[in-house]
Amino acid sequence: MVTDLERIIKTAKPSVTVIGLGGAGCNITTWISEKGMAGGRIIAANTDANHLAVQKADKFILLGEKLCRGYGCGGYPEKGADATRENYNDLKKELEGSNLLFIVAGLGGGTGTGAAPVVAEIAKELGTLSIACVTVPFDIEMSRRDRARDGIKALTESCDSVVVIDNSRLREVAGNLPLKDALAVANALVGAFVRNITETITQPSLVNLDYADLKAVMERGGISSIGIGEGDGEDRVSKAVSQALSTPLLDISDVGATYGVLIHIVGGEDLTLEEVAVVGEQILAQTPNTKRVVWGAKVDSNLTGKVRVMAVLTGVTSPFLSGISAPEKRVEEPAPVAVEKAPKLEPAPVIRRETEKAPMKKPMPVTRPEKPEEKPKYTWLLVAAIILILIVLVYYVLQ
Ligand SMILES: Nc1nc2c(ncn2[C@@H]2O[C@H](COP(=O)(O)OP(=O)(O)OP(=O)(O)O)[C@@H](O)[C@H]2O)c(=O)[nH]1
Ligand SMILES: [Mg+2]
Repeated sequence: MVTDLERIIKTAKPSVTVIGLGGAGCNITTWISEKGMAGGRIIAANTDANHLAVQKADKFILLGEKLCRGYGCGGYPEKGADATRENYNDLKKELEGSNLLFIVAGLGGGTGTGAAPVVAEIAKELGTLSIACVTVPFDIEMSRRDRARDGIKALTESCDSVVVIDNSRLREVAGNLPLKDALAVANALVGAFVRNITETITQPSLVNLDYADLKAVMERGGISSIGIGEGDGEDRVSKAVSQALSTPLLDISDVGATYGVLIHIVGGEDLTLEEVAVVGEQILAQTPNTKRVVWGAKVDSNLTGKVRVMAVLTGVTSPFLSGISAPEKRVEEPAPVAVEKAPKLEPAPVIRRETEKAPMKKPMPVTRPEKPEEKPKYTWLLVAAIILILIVLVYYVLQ
C-alpha cells in the first residue's frame, strides 16, 4: 500500500522544463541555474556559440549550426526560426515527457523572437502546457519593439499563456537604473517567476499550488501581465498587494477585466495563513470579473518580517498589443461551412488546442456542375432563333 502511494506520488510529480532562447533568454536561465531550482530541468539554446559557452544550464543546444555557424542570426527572426527548425527533432526529443514548459526569451532580436514560436509549436504537438515568459525591448529600441509585437502574436497562436514583461516599465519598479542593471532586474523578475512557480508545484509548500491548479488558470490564458510587490511592518500585506497591482509589468487596459489570477506569496517564518488569505481577498476585490483564481505560498527564512506578492493576471489586453486576442476570442470555433455554399476547395480552418482532439474537418471536395445542367441556356437560344426566323418570314409574307 505504502509502496503504491510512493509510486503514485513519484509519477504524479509534474516534470518541468525551462528553455532559454537567444541572448536574453539564456541570461535569464543562467540566473535561475545560479540560484538553483528544485524540480525543474534547464535548457539553454542559442545560435551564438560564444554566448552559449558561458551560460549555466543542464543541457546546451546550439541552434542552426549549418545556417548560422555559431555566429548568431543578426537580428533576423526568420533566420532564428529557420535555425530552430534545423534542431526540431533534437528539441522535440528533449521536451518529450515534460508536463510544463517555460519558454524564456528577450523579444526583439533574431534568435529569441524567431525560436520561441517554433519551440511553442513543438510543445503544442507534444501536448505540453506551455508558458512563454518574454521581455519587450525598451522604448528607445523602436523597431525592435515592433518585432517583439509580431513575436508575441506568433506565440499566442501556440502557447497557452504568454507572460509579457515590458522592459520600459521597469523604471517604475526599479528606478532609473543604468541599462545593464535594468536588464539584470528584468532577468531576476522573469527568473523568480519561473523558479517560484516550478518550486511551488513540485515541492511541498505552505500553500500548495498543484499542476492542475496552474493548468486551470494558464491553459489558453492568452496574454498575461505580472505585478510584484513587497511590504514590511504592520501593513505589509496591503503594501505588497497595492504595489503589485499598481505597477503591472505590461501596461494593461483594464485590470477589472482580468480573466484569471495566479497569486504567489513568499514570506519569512512569521508568515501566517491569515495573511495569505488577506492577500487573496485584496487582489480579488480589484479583479471582480475573474473567472479563475489559484494561489500558492512558500516560506523563505531569509524574508522574516517581509511579504512578497506576485500577481499574474491572465487574459488581459494591452494598448501595446492592441489587436492581439484575449482567451474568450481564442476559443471561438470557426463557423461551420455549409455544403451547398462551399464549391471551392478551401484550406482547413485553424483548429485551436481544445478542438484538436476532435478529428479535423476536411475541406469540402470540389463538385463541378455537369454539362447537362447547362442545357437550359442552349434551349433558350434555340427558341430565340426560331422566333427570329418566324418574324423574318412573316415580314417577307406581308411584303
Ligand atoms: N531581460 C533582458 N533583456 C535583454 C538582455 N539582453 C538583451 N535584452 C533585450 O532583449 C532583446 C533581444 O536581445 P537578445 O536576446 O540579445 O537577442 P537574440 O535573441 O540573441 O537575437 P540575435 O542576437 O539577433 O540572434 C534586446 O533588444 C534587449 O531589449 C538581458 O540580459 N535581459
Ligand atoms: Mg544573440
